[in-house]
Amino acid sequence: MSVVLVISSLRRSTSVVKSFNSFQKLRRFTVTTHPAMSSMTVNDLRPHVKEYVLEKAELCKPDSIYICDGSEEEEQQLLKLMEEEGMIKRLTKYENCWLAKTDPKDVARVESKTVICTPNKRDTIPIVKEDVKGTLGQWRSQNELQQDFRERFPACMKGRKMYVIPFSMGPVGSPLSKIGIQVTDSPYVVASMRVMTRMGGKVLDTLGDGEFVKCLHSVGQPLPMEKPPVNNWPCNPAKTLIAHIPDQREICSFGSGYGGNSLLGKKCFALRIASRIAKDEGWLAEHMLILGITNPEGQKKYIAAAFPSACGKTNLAMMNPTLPGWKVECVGDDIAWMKFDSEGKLRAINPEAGFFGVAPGTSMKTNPNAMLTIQKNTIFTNVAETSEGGFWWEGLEDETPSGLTYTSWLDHKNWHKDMLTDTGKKILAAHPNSRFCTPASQCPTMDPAWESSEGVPIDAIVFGGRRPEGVPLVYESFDWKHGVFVGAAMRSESTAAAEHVGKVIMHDPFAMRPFFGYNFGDYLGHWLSMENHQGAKLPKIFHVNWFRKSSEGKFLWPGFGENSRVLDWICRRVDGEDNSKKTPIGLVPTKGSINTDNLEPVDMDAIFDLPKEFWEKEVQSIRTYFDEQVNRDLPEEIANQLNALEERVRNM
Ligand code: SAT
Ligand code: MN
Repeated sequence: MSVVLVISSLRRSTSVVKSFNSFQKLRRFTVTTHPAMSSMTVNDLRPHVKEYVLEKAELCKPDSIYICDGSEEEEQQLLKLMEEEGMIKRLTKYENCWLAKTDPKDVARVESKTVICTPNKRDTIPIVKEDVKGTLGQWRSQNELQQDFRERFPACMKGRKMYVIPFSMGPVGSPLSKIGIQVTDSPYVVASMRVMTRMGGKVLDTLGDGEFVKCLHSVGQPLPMEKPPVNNWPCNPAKTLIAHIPDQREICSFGSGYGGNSLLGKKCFALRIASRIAKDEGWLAEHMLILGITNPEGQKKYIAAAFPSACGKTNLAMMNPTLPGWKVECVGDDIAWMKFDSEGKLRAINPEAGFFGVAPGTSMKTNPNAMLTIQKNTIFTNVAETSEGGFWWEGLEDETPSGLTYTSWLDHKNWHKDMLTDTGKKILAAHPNSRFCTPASQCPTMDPAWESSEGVPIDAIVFGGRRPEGVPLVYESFDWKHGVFVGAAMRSESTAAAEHVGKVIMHDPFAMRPFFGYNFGDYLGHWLSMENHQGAKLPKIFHVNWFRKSSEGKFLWPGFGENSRVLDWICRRVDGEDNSKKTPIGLVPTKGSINTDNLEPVDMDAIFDLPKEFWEKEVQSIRTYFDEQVNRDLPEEIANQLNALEERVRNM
């Protein structure tokens, strides 16, 4: 059977005709390659990969298929193509930096349209109390999902090119890494996946005939579109759906081009699908940063830490410690995969290769290392632009030369901070969820072992939250079981969705609430079971709160680089120093055991105060949460932990 293969450049279509033997199916698609770009064709793929790609092509009916090789040339061609199509714009102030502005209807991960499909509902989400809406994930039945797919994917890529992205989460070839194949009709997604993952032909060699996570993504706008896309950003918000089928290790995402909805290696694969794989295989896939910390004596430790959003996770991962002689290095800022090594120690890799960071608030003051990272080879989305061809967002006010003019993400020319909408609302320069997508290798403080294939040994796990009241700067769990309870009981202050409602303290267990790939009750069981691993040398577990406020509403702790003082205490605890005392909620530092040398005066008594009334309420809130959201799926051990805390608080 002979097949026509059209070799064309991205724009021109000079065709060379070539024939070879192939799958019947392949006949219906034009296979394009580009000079100076990948010369791979569908026929070069291993049979199981080829079968997946052709199955999806058959369904989505793209005009052509392109296999990405992950090369620099390919990236440049794609960026050039997007520039010509008006989807991105060069930020001329820097080297190889780009700005994408999305359809304002497609600006964030959409939790309400994110579902997990398993045979039984209880595989995905815990039993909830009667009349309560579950918040620990959304289940979809197989029948419903089939119907959803029928209404979305058939011919959804018509007129577009289908890109095939082979990618590795984690260093290529590491025993801790996993491989995915994403097909997508968005060149923006290809360019971003090249930053966020290890992508290209080498991954296919490593994959061989092995298993891969199947990732299908479409912006959901076959050509010709009924109406032209807004900002040249095709998307289909009315039909957006991000679906996971963990049993099949499969993700199908439709309608959004943004962040975690479309860069499927990130939250979809590395957290939801991977947490399920991890449960099956006996390891952990967590929403955690990983940092290396070295004391002045040269002793190094690694810490993994989980924080809900708006707690400064990326800032902590890249911090410059203020304590003299200390060094903090970054392994990852968002996701950690942790597996026991032969010595029973948990070893972690960062499955990602880039940072997809929130731009607003990032500055030389809050995170100089992030600022240094994003000076080249970075894709910005929904930030403002200066008249110098630079990026700009809220938080950079004190670091920008005067005399510049600004164009907001919504294209308001001559934007200024007092600009209001017709209805009197403040107009922001950058969208609050605007992002930079930048290679991790450019961060000046990357850890020398950040790409090590055996991972880094984890000495401590830290949970945290934004808690204006009652929760001390740091405490250590009594043991592993108590630590798992501390993770389960995590809460953090966040802005309520509705205007003028103010701040609320939300439950966000393990900072994983939107990312659990299976029943949270089973997840807790899995964490508890880590103790049963033969010869397990588990890390100590801590809880930190940089955000406690005084009765006057001022932060009690300076935060940022000064957080190294808390990490120092944690490191000394790991070394077995006798510097803690027992309280009803955990072990807190003994007086004077946190190094406060050269620190502006802080009220340590207030920072470590444990008001009985507050903790009584906290216990009640945790109880209500477990009762409503986890109910009979809560492991007995966690219920026991809560009862024990209640008892200790009663005797406070
Ligand atoms: O868009 S992402 O999912 O990558 C980031 C986030 O919203 O947490
Ligand atoms: Mn995250």
